[in-house]
Amino acid sequence: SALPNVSTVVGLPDFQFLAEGHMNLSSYTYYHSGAAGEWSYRNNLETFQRARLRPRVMKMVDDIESSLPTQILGYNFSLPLFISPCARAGYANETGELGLVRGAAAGNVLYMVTDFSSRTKEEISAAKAEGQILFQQLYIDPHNDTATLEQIREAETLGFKALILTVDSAADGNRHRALRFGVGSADSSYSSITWEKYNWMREQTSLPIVPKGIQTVEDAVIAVRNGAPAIFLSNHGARQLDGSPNGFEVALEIHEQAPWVFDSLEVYADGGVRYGADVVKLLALGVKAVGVGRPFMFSNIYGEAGVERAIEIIRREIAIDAANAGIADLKQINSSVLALNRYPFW
Ligand code: FMN
Repeated sequence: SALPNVSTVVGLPDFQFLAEGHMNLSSYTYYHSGAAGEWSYRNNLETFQRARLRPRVMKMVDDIESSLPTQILGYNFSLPLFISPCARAGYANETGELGLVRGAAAGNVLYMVTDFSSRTKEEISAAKAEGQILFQQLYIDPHNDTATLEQIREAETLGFKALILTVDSAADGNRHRALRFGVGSADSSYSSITWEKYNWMREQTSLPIVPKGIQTVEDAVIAVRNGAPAIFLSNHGARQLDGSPNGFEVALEIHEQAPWVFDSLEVYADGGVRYGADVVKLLALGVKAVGVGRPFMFSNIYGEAGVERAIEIIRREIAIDAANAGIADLKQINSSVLALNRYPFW
């Protein structure tokens, strides 16, 4: 159906409602679906409303926007927010990942390109704006080092600046909703990526390699001990394991049991982030940059213009929500803005 003018879109969730009426049902379902009963999918969204803010008032917050720009692995971006890697952008728009690359460039935010792209990596890399930084997400077959080496060399050749290694998918995601529409996978293969494999990969390249899918404080600590430059807390948008925690919950566990982790490496997190306040809550725990997946995929029904609009919306929301919470400088934010003693853990 015809889409309303993109400038009239108000919030990130609106893109999903518009996409539902616009995309064909199986493509929409592929984006939307989570694992099994989708309890973790709903939990990803609900976690943020359970985590209450403690807004301070009568603070001088006029300069909040100047604290939005953030370095990620040493590269400058306009926001502490990035586009998480999501497969098959071509389901929303024939321009596929190109709309995401160009929208990211216009908003000067980081885009982590999925390994399962609709467009080729060459096309995606060629669509970069001058000086634009892209990271490459990788799925590897731990039984085929030759193939892994080829993936690393391709990423280097095409100018990707870091590798995001997805480690939360030791087996297929059990996606009932997607399977019903023939867009799930059900091949029951297992491929565990171990820390040994991670360290082997790091010996093969000078690109930073960031494990994506860390879900416990134990694994965060192991990542530090292995010298990882960054970790990405994620339950894969609740598409792998129903019962897995949202990035906020993992960040909270680290905050409580090993807060020094946040000073030892860069921590990224995603899962269910839809509003500016969600981003503020993650930053308050020590997260350096926050990922958003589905909303950007749905915004791509408009192509580049939709992605740009989504960035504009979340940029404004981060600033006004931080200001209303009494944050003068996002770089100085800490957990005192969260009512953690009343956070319902169960
Ligand atoms: N994560 C990956 O590491 N690689 C992928 O190829 C990938 N494909 C995805 C495809 C879709 C349609 C979705 C929704 C998620 C995918 N993810 C993938 C997970 C995202 O990177 C991210 O962790 C998740 O979408 C964040 O949750 P959100 O969608 O609630 O923002």
